[in-house]
Formats: sequence, structure tokens, C-alpha cells
Amino acid sequence: MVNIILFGPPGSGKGTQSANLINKFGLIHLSTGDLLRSEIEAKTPLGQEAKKVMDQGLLVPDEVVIGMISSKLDANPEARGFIFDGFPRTTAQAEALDKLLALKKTAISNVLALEVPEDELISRLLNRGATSGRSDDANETVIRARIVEYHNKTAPVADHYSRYGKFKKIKGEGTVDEIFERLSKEIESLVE
Ligand code: B4P
Repeated sequence: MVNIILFGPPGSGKGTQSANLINKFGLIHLSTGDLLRSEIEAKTPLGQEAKKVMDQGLLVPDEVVIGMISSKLDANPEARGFIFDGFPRTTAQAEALDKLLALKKTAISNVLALEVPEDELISRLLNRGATSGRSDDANETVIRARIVEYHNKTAPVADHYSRYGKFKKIKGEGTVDEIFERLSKEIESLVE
């Protein structure tokens, strides 16, 4: 199995690249952001609680997202592998993921970390906010709160995987196709 974590700050291109990579490599896309937005859309109690947190640019509690990922792993027993997009976002989530994968006799193959300067992140997200209707992209204050949350809580996940030699920085600037090529090259080296 090939299990990739696509890592990076908000707006770094995780969702954009995942959509293309799953087609090329036949992997399953697990995006906690998408799963949470489906719950919001369906107006479930979980979605209503999550929306309050997401609209402030903060992270949803670990147990909620870990539960979602656990169910999705169980629901896909025949998968060739997964692309984790936006998960794990805390060290506790990373430790939980390692345990869930170990139960399935597999592990993270590599973490590919998209690096994009902060002004570019903000302009991409404001741009998306203008058309997507995503309330967490709607204003710069919330976007900046997401970036602060990333530095405080998510950046330490890099150390967690670096310790096992599973962390690779990828330049996240350029066209979507250029970045796709960089990521594909890394994944190809794992599939061969
Ligand atoms: P996510 O849905 O994960 O969203 P994101 O990190 O903001 O965006 P992503 O990185 O996927 O977007 P992309 O760059 O592709 O999270 C949203 C919220 O959900 C979080 O703030 C949090 O509250 C909650 N949440 C999710 N997972 C959680 C977890 N594990 N734990 C706790 N809370 C969690 O796209 C951004 C824009 O850039 C797009 O418009 C795209 O078209 C554009 N773009 C992409 N690549 C580009 C390029 N090369 N050039 C120019 N523009 C580009």
C-alpha cells in the first residue's frame, strides 16, 4: 500500500493536487475538510458544531476528525492506498493515524509538504472565497487565524514524521501542473 500525507498550510494546494493524484495513482482521497463540509451541508449535529469552530479559523476537536478517518479506513478495506489531505493537523492526530494504520498492517509511506509563501496563501484563499461561498475563506482575519493555528498546532506534525525520515518538502509555487509533476515524481518512486 502507498499512504501519502499531503501536508501544508491552508491554501497550499492540498485539495487541488489530491484530486489529480488519486486519478493517476488509484488511491483514495481522505480530506477531513471535505468530510466536515459534507456534515455542515447535511446539517448534522456534528456539522453544526464544526461550522462554529471552522468559521473562526480554528481546528475541530481531535476526537471528531480521528473518528471520521477511522470510519473511512474501515469502509475501504480493499484500498491500494490513501492520500490524506488536511489530516493529521495535530501531533495527537498523527499518533492516532499511526495506530489506525498499524492495526491494518500498514503505515505512512511519506509526507509531502507543500511550501508556499504566506502572501500567496492569503491571496489564493481570498480568491477562492470570492467565488466558493466557503465562509472560512471569506475574510482575511479568519484566513490569518487559520495560518496562526497551522503554525501553532499543525507545524509540529512535521517533526513527528521527520523523526522517522518520512518528510519531504516540495515547492508549492508555480502552476498546478508543475506542482503535480513534482508530487507525482515522489509518489512514483514509492510505487516502483
Ligand atoms: P481544509 O478543507 O483542509 O482546507 P485548506 O487547508 O484551507 O485548503 P487546501 O490546502 O486544501 O486548499 P487548496 O490549497 O487546494 O480545512 C478547512 C478547515 O476545516 C480548517 O481550517 C479546520 O477548521 C477544519 N479541519 C479540516 N481538517 C481538520 C483536522 N484534521 N483537524 C481539525 N480541523 C480540521 O486551495 C486553495 C486555493 O488555492 C484554491 O482556490 C485553489 O484553486 C488555489 N490554488 C491551488 N493551487 C494553486 C496554484 N498552484 N496556483 C494558484 N492557485 C492555486
